[in-house]
Amino acid sequence: MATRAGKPRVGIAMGSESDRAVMEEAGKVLAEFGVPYEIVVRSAHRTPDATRTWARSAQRRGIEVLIAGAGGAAHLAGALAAHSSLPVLGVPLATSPLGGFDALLATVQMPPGVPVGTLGVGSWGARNAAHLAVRMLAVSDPALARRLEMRRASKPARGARK
Ligand code: RP5
Repeated sequence: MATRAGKPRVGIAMGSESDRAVMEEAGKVLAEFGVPYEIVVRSAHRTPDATRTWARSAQRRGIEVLIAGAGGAAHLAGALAAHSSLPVLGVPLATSPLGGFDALLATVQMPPGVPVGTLGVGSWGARNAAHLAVRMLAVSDPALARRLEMRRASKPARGARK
């Protein structure tokens, strides 16, 4: 488990080591705002017990928002939402021959009561998951809210790089 800069407030899980390059994009955004996070590989189908343990322990370890990135039949975000009451942000990844549309549908279409806030596919979604997590944390964190407002005032959203 990699932890970046202090006690983590956001937990990022990805289904495979092969998802890391995209999901590190979320970590970079959190780091820009000074939000500590941890990033782990947990698979809902390959390591279900470890996924459950990580999700169940997250809140008592101080984590406030979970971000899950997975490709294919992407049930990781839903599995985290099943095991934790924390808000879960899902990032569908374009790792299968279906280009991420499969992961998008699997992540977005959760039944009522087990919500997953689903972002866009790939690195846009990973980055926006982090931006959304920052906005969620800023609701009850005046210092972070000030950093968010300063950033919004000084640095309008850039065009997407990819
Ligand atoms: C999913 O299957 C992972 O999230 C990944 O996007 C995809 C492929 O995983 P690997 O076969 O590269 O481990 O579970």
